[in-house]
Amino acid sequence: MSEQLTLYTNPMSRGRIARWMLEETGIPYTTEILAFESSMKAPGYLAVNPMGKVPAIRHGKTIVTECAAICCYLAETFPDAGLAPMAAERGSYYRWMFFAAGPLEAAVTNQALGFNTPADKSRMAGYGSYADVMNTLEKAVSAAPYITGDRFTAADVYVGSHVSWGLGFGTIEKRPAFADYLARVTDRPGYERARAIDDDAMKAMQKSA
Ligand SMILES: N[C@@H](CCC(=O)N[C@@H](CS)C(=O)NCC(=O)O)C(=O)O
Repeated sequence: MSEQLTLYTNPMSRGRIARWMLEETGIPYTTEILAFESSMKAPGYLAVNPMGKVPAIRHGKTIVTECAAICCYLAETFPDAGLAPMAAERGSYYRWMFFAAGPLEAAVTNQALGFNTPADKSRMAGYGSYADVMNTLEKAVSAAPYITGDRFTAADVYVGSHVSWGLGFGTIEKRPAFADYLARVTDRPGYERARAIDDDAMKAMQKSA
């Protein structure tokens, strides 16, 4: 019998990235919805993720936090879904996965918080500057249909989620290349299923509030 898989999430969070990835794998899982400030900071969940943040997954005895790690873990643990990189894709897969989890995430968060790297200090910041990150991301998503080449992989779930959130919240510049990439990677049943599940969960939470 396969091991139980649980997603800890909130529909108004990065947990949507993990949900999308789970729906792409097609494996059965259960969901625990956590509330910001309360159940997310309660001892039971802090034992899962001491950061008190979502998402997290528990697969048997294995706990994985961090959206990028969740995407990589699921892609490798369930290879039949075809979302892990083939040998020739591995370089760009890890390159852009880590670029999004590090430089892109930091640049976008700092930009949203109103902090810009002073030009004479950009060499100290791993992401350099917001402008460098935007230009690099544009080149990455324009080079091929998908971030690793001709095929959709877990790296597109993760990079695509950043682009989606960034365009939605106005923290990533509206460039045609970003909109085109987003349209390509989200035109999938797995994405639609995940979105519908989280939209319904969000409505249910709002109704009961
Ligand atoms: N680095 C984490 C970030 C997770 C994160 O910041 N999640 C937010 C929601 S989008 C959260 O749980 N915030 C609740 C809090 O910090 O109290 C990841 O990639 O999964």
